[in-house]
Amino acid sequence: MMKFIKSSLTVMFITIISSLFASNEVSIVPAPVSMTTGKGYFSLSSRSSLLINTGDKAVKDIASFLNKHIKEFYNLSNLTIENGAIAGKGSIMIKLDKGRGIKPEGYELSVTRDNIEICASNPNGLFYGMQTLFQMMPPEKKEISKIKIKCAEIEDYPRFSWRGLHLDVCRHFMPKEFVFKYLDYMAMHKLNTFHFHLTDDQGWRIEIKKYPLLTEIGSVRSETLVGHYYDKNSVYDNTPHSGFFTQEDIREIVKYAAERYITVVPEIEMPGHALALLSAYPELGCTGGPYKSATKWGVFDDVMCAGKEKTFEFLEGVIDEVIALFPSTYIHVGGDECPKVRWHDCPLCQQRMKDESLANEHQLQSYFVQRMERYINSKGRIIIGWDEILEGGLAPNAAVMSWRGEEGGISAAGQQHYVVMTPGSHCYLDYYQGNKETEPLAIGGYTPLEKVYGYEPVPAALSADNAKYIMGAQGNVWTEYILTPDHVEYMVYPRAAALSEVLWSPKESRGYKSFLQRMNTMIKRYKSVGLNYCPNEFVKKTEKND
Ligand code: TNX
Repeated sequence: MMKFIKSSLTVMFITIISSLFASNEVSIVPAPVSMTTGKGYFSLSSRSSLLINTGDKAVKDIASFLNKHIKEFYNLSNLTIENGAIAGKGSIMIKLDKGRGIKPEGYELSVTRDNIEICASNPNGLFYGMQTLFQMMPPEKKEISKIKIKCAEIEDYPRFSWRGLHLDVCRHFMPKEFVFKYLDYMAMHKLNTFHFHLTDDQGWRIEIKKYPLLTEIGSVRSETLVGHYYDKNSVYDNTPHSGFFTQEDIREIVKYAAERYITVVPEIEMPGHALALLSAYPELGCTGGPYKSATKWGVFDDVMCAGKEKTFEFLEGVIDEVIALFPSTYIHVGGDECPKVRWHDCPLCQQRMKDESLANEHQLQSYFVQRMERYINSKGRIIIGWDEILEGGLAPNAAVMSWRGEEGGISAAGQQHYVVMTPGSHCYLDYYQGNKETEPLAIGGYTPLEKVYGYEPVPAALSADNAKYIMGAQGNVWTEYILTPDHVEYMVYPRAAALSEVLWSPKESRGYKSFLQRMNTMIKRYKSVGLNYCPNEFVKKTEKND
């Protein structure tokens, strides 16, 4: 009898432990809207069949994506892809079904012992369902013949439509191959908007055929500041820095992104942050130059002249080529940090103000942006700009990226303009994330992982009606102090993972503890794919576990 009690206690104990383990067994980031795990596993092997219910190329590509993944991670040979509508035993069904009312970008994923079904209204939902399925497989790369996938029912869709990550390739150029990796990692986290910061004072990084000097001259700076801007004695490295993307490179990047359901939003800065452009075409500045691409950071007084017609003609020529390369609805026109001193002293700018009845230089900036907006709108696209475009009056259809806190976003949404929140306090991934003394040199600030995780993109000040104008948020990665791809990754991850959960998962179901726990598995995945990350939060955990 005692023996029986003892053994049933042992069984009970094991059941409790294993159910605790089961709830931790599936670690998905960003957390899905709803998930219940069941008993048992689906066993994926080279004998499993892969079914699609449509000949749609996008769906076929998603099936091939699965094949690529299991080959790369587990060295499993390709599953054959067949057409079929019923998921039989041992099959993985990828199903496009518009009739089931699955939300935009959402999916339903069902894993039973017999089969797996991923269903969505659109290919992007299938793609995200596939990303979730990958996260249900072992995070380590190792040769296995059978992948055990926990039985589960998942319903999932994103909270926001703009789930962005930005990259500044002007302050330090980053090669195309790295941009591909950057996009891969975004896709892993279900991020869908890549804001590509292509022009700035320190370098013009996109080939424009009509104006070849933009890259011939504007993509090169003579040297770069070493150390921090605020160091007492400025030291320069005496080494030219250069690099740009050809139009062919850009086409490849846009295609690579589209295959991962990521929209590339290009940013062409105007009228400020323009020294690289002016170094190539000095006639577009108020003084006529000469100008040099900047070798240090900050904000510079020389900007594009708002009085000359040729400034606008030139920018229209640039925009024509940009629009032909990027299918994105939004075109980012910058608009930030444009000092007004040159305009104040420039007879042509002053004449423009008189002719257009503009009261001050802020209104002249509005005139500039609104004029470019009209042109961009005439091509069927919409402008987005940094929150300075609110000063002096917002262009009629413009969307706003709120970076100097949340005020710009609140004001724009209040005027029923669409908004992307990127306040420095929570979304600047160039800020320190740990102890300043031990972290690599950064621009300043302090945005640890937990702070990013705690971000709420919809400001409490907005009414429910105006809150609808918040499209989402974005992490910004300015590279003044980030010199290499490895360092970019270190700054971005895991903070972008935290942001992905802010942007994807329901507000009510978020929890930092659960996130950290799930991230332990995600970190293993980072190691497998060679993604560098900041280990701060996880070093402690491992020590505890040891
Ligand atoms: C402000 S965010 C800038 C960038 C800098 C960044 C550094 C914005 C619109 N302008 O030019 O790189 O701060 O954190």
